[in-house]
Amino acid sequence: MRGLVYKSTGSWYIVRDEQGKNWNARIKGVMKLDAITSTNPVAVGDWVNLEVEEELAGTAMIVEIEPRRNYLHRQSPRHKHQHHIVAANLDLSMLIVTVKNPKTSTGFIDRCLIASEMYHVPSLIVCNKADQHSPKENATFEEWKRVYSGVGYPVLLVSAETGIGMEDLLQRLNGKTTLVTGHSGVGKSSLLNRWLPGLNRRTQDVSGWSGKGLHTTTFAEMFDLPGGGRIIDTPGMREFGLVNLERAELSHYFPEMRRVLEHCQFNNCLHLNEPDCAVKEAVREGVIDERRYLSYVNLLESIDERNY
Ligand SMILES: Nc1nc2c(ncn2[C@@H]2O[C@H](COP(=O)(O)OP(=O)(O)O)[C@@H](O)[C@H]2O)c(=O)[nH]1
Ligand SMILES: [Mg+2]
Ligand SMILES: [Zn+2]
Repeated sequence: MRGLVYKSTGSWYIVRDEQGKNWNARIKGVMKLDAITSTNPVAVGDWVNLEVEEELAGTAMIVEIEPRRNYLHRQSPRHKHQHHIVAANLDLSMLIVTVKNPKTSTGFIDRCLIASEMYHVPSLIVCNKADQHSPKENATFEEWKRVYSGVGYPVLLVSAETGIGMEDLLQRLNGKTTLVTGHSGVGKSSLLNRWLPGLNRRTQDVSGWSGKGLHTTTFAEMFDLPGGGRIIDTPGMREFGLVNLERAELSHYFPEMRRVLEHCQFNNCLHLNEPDCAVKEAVREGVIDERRYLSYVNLLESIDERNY
């Protein structure tokens, strides 16, 4: 029997079969796992094969995982060399950002976008709390929109509180499996609560704490959107580490650099001080945003530090 994994709690999974029945499932002891070392072989979004254990109790065994189209993973917090698969078979990564309360840094936005590029998952940037925008915040939003839509990422402005921009956003999620990411406090739970009445995800007041966030649970969970499509919530997850990222690869995950780098004189060009660098030329000409380029340089340096 085929089923889709909706929730993982570490050792138990909630799997929905094609008739819409939920099963409490465990992994059969000797199942062959992925080539990578993972602390959780089955992830939310995985299609699996189930063998019923007890029909009435609704328990089953996961006996097989279907090949994944893609998956996001991150380093296990406890074991550096183990990876934790966060979610599988994604169509879209929705990055929720805010101009203030809390302010999302563009460095953070860039790192999230790179992570999605690495996994070949398209990104959508959603700026929440539009109801709190004065002209100053609006100007920042317009700047983000100019830069990121210039790169090719759709950028939307919404308010989970008032519903501004909701129709357009929901239309883009229709029929897709979307992962929700973003800092604590940006309104992920508020958006889910708006879309899924009765869900009652705990929301947190950002005023009382520094905007860094308290975390209740770290297990991903998937929900069906009323209008079609599925959404995956990853509570407590701030950011996906850029696992196994090589210096020479980094510019390939900046779409605007990817488009020009074949014209660099050296094919191992890091776009720093090399002669005849097409990326630097594009920055000079204003084709590549300078701030994005600086973000690239910063990231390149951080990869350096990690390796030595
Ligand atoms: N003004 C305003 N506040 C919002 C909006 N969305 C969320 N909030 C508030 O921001 C705080 C954090 O929201 P929450 O959904 O818990 O953020 P999460 O950590 O990303 O899940 C809560 O106090 C929400 O009420 C919005 O669109 N406008
Ligand atoms: Mg939340
Ligand atoms: Zn170059």
